[in-house]
Parts: sequence; structure tokens; C-alpha cells
Amino acid sequence: MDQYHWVPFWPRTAALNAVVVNNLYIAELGLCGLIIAMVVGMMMTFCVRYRQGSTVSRADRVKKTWHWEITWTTATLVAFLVLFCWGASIYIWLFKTPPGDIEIYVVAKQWMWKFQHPGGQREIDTLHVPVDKTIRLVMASQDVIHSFFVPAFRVKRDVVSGTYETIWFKATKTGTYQIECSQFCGVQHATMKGYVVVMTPADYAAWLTSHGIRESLALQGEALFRQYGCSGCHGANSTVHAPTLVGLYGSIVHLQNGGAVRADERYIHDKILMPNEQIPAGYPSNVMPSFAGQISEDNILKLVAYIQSIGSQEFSR
Ligand code: HEC
Ligand SMILES: [Cu+2]
Repeated sequence: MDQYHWVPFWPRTAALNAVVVNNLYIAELGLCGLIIAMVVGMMMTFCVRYRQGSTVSRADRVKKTWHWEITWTTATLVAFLVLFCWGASIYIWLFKTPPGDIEIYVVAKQWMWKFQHPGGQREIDTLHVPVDKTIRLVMASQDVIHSFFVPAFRVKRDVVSGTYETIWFKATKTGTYQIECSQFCGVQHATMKGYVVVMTPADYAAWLTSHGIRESLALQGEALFRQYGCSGCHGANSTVHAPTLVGLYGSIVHLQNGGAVRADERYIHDKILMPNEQIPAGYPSNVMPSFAGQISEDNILKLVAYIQSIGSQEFSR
């Protein structure tokens, strides 16, 4: 059963993320309620006790009691600091995407959600996932800003064009849950809805087989890698001084400007569109051409999947 399902208007709770957010929410609400009760309670008490015509003593009106001042101030400070630390750690936990058992690529566009599974299965506006697995979404926008929001999972992340955003969730209950776009993205924004279908592992496996008509994303990416001429420079027989992409994914790249970056999806994506933003140390700049405007986000995702498939370092993000 849903956590707190008996509370009116409480959204459904169908993921590990949602349970954690629920607990924080209840605690914050409880603490704030307690403080309101104390403040309003005291106000009412004093209003009645010192009303005009009451005969209680009004002596010592300006006497300060430091004990009370200090106790009260410290207690609220500590309470809110605890809430802050707890909330901040949950925020980091929610937004720092772990590697994930299954990685799904998402392209948002006016006005639909396109999903691509690692095996090449594609779907629009409906996302099938297994229960109790960490699902990692790598999301790109083909046009304007969108936002991927699944209320029942309490996960929401803006999807901005030109770069990748990631988000994760672990569904804990089978069922169908609504996806909303929560950034105004044009006239059909209100209809940009979809569903996450959470299935048992067996059902999910069956769904994958019945939809596994295409070749895997990595294989499609390999074809694009040749088609766009990447292999001409990055291939084993190339005469161009370009780095091999084997084992690149997940490694640390040392840059010409002295910095270092993790070669994750975003790095590879940005490298294809803006090659001169980050140059690996020891390689010439202005050799790799920009493919901005030539490769769609769908195809960039496939290229990334291919580069990931030719060797990656395990890492935690
Ligand atoms: C004309 C040759 C050329 C072509 C074509 C080319 N690249 Fe590159 N690429 C380079 C060079 C040179 C570098 C190293 C210098 C730099 O980063 O600009 C590089 C760097 C990279 C890097 C960063 C590698 C690292 O070790 O950090 C990636 C990823 C990459 N290219 C992917 C691609 C993809 C995908 C394509 C095809 C869509 C492509 N390249 C097409 C020459 C090329
Ligand atoms: Cu949208």
C-alpha cells in the first residue's frame, strides 16, 4: 500500500526516492506545526491573561529572562540546522545520479518524450521499467527547455537543450505512473504527458523481447561513427593525431588548460557539438570539426552508447 495513502490529496508513493522525500516532508511539517502551535498558543494565552480588566499582576514588565531567550534561540537554531543538514543530504542523494542497473536515453521535444532502451527498443510517451532496479535516465532536449517530472516518484529534472541532464529512480511498486512536463515549453505544453509502466522483472524481460526488433543502440552508433567520419580520425588506422576512444568513457581526461574532467555522457556530447570547449592535453585544437546542427540528439545518444560500449571505466557519479 502507498505510504500515507489515507491522507487526502497525498500523491502516490511508488519509489524509494518518494519514501525518503515523504519522511522529510512529514518531519518538516511536524516541526513547523509544533512551532506554530507554541507561538500561537502563547499569544492566545497572553491575550486572555493580560486582557483589559483582568487583575493579574503587571509588575516586572521589562524584566528580561536570559534563560528563556537563550534556550529558545538555541533550540530553534539546532532544530533547523538538523533539518537543513538532513534536507541537504537528501538533495545531494537525489541529484547525484548513481551508475544505475539500467540506463535509458531520453529525448524531449515539442511535445513528446522519446525513450531508447540499451537493447535498441524505442518508445514514445511511455517508459517500461522493471521494479526494484535503479534506473538512470540520460536526458537531452531537441528544442526548448522541458522538465521530466514523475510525481509518484518525487523526481523532477529540467531538460535543457545543448547538454545532458541525468536523473535516477528506483520504483518500488508495479503500476502505471504519470510523467508530466513541468516547464512551460509551448502551446501544447499541457498535453506533454506520458506514463512510466513499472513491471515485474519477468514481465519486463518479456516486453523487451517482444520489442527487441532493432539492433542495439551501440550497434546503431557504430554505423553512425563511420557515417559521420569519426572513424576516419579516431579509428585504429587513422593518420590524424586524434585520441583513441577505446576505454575513454568514465576515465579522467586531463585538459590542455590544466583542468581535468570525467569523460561521462555530457563530456562526449559536448565534445561532438563544441569540440573546442575542452581539449585533451597533448592534442591539437581546431582539428575536430563541430557537428552542431548536423547530428540530431537521437543520433548523438547512439554515438555516446557506442563509445561507452568500446570500453569504459567503472565509476560512481
Ligand atoms: C578531422 C578529424 C576528426 C573527426 C572527423 C572527429 N574527431 Fe573527435 N577528435 C579529433 C581530435 C584531433 C581530437 C583531440 C583534440 C580535440 O579534443 O579537439 C578529438 C577528440 C575527441 C573526443 C575527446 C577524446 C578524449 O580523449 O578526450 C571525443 C569524445 C571525440 N573526439 C569524438 C568524436 C566523434 C563522436 C566524432 C564523429 C561525430 C569525431 N570525434 C570526429 C579529431 C576528429
Ligand atoms: Cu515540455
